[in-house]
Amino acid sequence: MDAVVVHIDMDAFFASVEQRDVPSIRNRPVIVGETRGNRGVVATASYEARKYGIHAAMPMKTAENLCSHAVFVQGSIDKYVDASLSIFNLCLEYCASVDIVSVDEAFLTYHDVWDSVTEKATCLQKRIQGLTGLSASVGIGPNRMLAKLASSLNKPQGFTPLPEQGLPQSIASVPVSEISGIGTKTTALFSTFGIHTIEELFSANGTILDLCLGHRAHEFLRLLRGGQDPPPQRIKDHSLGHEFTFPHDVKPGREFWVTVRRLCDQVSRRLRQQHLQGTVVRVKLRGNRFETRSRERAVTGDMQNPFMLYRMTEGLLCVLTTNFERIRLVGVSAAGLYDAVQPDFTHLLFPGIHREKKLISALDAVWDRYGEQSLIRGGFLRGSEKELMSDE
Ligand code: TTP
Ligand code: MG
Ligand code: MG
Repeated sequence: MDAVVVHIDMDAFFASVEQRDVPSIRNRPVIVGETRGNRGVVATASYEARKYGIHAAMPMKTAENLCSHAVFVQGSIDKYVDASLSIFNLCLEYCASVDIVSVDEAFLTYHDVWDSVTEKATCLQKRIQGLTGLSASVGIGPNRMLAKLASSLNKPQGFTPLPEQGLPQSIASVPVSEISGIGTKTTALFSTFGIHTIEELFSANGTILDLCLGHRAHEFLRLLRGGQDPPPQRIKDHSLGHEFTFPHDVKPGREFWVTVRRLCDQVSRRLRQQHLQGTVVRVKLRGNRFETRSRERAVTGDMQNPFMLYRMTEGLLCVLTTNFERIRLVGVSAAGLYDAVQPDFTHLLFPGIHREKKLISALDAVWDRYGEQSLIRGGFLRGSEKELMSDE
């Protein structure tokens, strides 16, 4: 039996939690984001605030100018995570296959007749509201792309089924920018060819589609016509790592830790390039007598961020190095890999991470252009390379 996919996405999630908890701000424009300092950005805005053009990732300053009477809230991630957990647990009561894709959304995959799925989804939407006091929008479709598109079409409190029979006519007038995976660049490219809606996308010629969507073009159209999702991605069973053999055996001093940082940089860069995320960090040491030991640990966190990867690695290595007098080789790898195409939002609430991410993007840009030897972070060096090499 073909799959039927339900997509649940909470409405103005962080702002709705705030409005639920503080009755006096219900029905008012509420903006959640970094309120300290003047460099914060909007994490989300209530639907009342969106009328003023306020949206996620907008600088708080701009939001203030657009709607000075809005209620600005710093937000508290613990409350949102609590709400998420209640919602996802409820989803699990309704479906055995729940795939959580962000803090406020999940795909539920059924192998059941359409009407029965629609009934379950209706019931789930009501239960979410009853249990958490928060509203969800629901989309139903023959695949994930259409289910996600559907849930976004009639927000807030939307309930939008897109059965295969009515496709693609039922989505003909939807702007292409609404399709998850079509970003601002692709949208702009489409518009240069006069393509704004899904209907126009379907009547475009193959060359234009290839130009705008590249190798994804065929799969995109297949899914928009209601084709089934490809089989789910398994967690990849290989790992991704880098090792370094020192020109001379070292103690776990500055040269050692600088090398570890570089390895973390390389590993996280590979993860970013391949759009992967890891769930296990693994370190390996080889001593001057060729004795080799490794340690690994399950971790949660963003391994594409080298700073975070370094923090995960550091603790493991601190313990492991006590077994070695001198070190000949060190290795860092990420394992338990999975495809990580979802945007990460944590940085918007945690400005420190936001700064790190900006730095990482800048480094990637230089490395992409001039090669990986072209730039070494100053924090790694503190003194010249030569000084480091003679550290021992
Ligand atoms: P979204 O589901 O994208 O947005 P939303 O739930 O606020 O609004 P919508 O009704 O359109 O779905 O994101 C869920 C939460 O994730 C959001 O409430 C706040 C957080 N978030 C950020 O912190 N930064 C961001 O850039 C985005 C997009 C979301
Ligand atoms: Mg949402
Ligand atoms: Mg969401």
